[in-house]
Amino acid sequence: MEIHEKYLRRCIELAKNGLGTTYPNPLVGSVIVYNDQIIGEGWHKKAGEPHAEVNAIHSVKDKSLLQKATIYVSLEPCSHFGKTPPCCDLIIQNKIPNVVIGTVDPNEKVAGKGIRKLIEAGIKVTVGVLENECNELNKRFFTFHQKKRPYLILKWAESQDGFIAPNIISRKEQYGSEKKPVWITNPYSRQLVHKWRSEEQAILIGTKTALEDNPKLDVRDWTGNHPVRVILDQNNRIPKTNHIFDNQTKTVIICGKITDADSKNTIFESIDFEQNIAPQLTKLLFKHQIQSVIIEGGSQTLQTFIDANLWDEARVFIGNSILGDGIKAPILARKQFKKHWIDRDELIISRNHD
Ligand code: AOF
Ligand code: ZN
Repeated sequence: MEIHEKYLRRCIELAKNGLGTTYPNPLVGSVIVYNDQIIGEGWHKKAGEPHAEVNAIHSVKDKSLLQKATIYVSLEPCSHFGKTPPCCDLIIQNKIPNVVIGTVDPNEKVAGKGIRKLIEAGIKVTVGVLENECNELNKRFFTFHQKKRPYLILKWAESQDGFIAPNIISRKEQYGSEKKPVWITNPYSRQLVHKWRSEEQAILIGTKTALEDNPKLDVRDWTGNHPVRVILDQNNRIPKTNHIFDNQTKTVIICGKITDADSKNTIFESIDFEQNIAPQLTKLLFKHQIQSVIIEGGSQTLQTFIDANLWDEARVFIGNSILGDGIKAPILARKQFKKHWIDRDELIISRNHD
């Protein structure tokens, strides 16, 4: 079992290379071992492109060794024809006698059918090695398929005295009429946030944040994919000249009543703002096949998700500044949290285990 764990750990490591680029597909890594030596490796890079097992099998130079080898894969090999043919068939065709799997694929199209197909072909299958780690690796994909909603990450930065922004008057004194966000944390944390954005499929903000900060919501301080921008605009108040309407990346505007036509990259959707909006939003994002969202404010929008108990992770920066007054940070009982230090600012990461 220890040997299995060693190779599965390598699968997880390889899989992580795909973070941010595989959506809507999961992160999957695979290694092929013969005589306690890795003879092939691969990971899934992008939806539509070959799966991890296919890349691993193709990387093996001496294909005759496959008939005596073990293939390790962090997620159950697929059994269906999706954008690519079933990995199970390739494993069977290559006569690989042993398959070691981290965890079962929650996608209804697979969900155990891959394992069954391999067993029926006479292959020795071991399931559940580093299962927790493999589930954690694909927390977004699992949440999407099992809970029928995206994985929800709350993110905000608060001052020492618990404000996420200064009040408008002191802000104008400091910055004039120019609309610029006030940074509570240091530049390193901003870069980290851009890295985080590149890892999630979407980013969501409320109307006030869109109006006050006129943000681009991109990943310019990092490399990687820009997330889909999701903006709440109940009364269609956000000027069309704002960055979010620049058509640069896919953007979903959530209104009370749709008054504008969709364009190439901008889609308008409506929800009932008189009702609890958090469950309506998660349902809508599920419809758009969005598996993860980083929610970056403001306070009211974040609190809506906290109150509905619709969140999975909270990442809270505590800066060094004291604002004295302003917009109060969301209230969250930090049941389980880890503390990190980023330069002199503190980062608290909290997981919701409800
Ligand atoms: C695997 N290995 O590396 C991945 C799997 O449309 P397709 O053909 O790309 O299939 C996507 C589904 O296949 C995805 O939802 C998940 O169930 C599984 N992903 N399976 O054997 C892989 N990425
Ligand atoms: Zn596959």
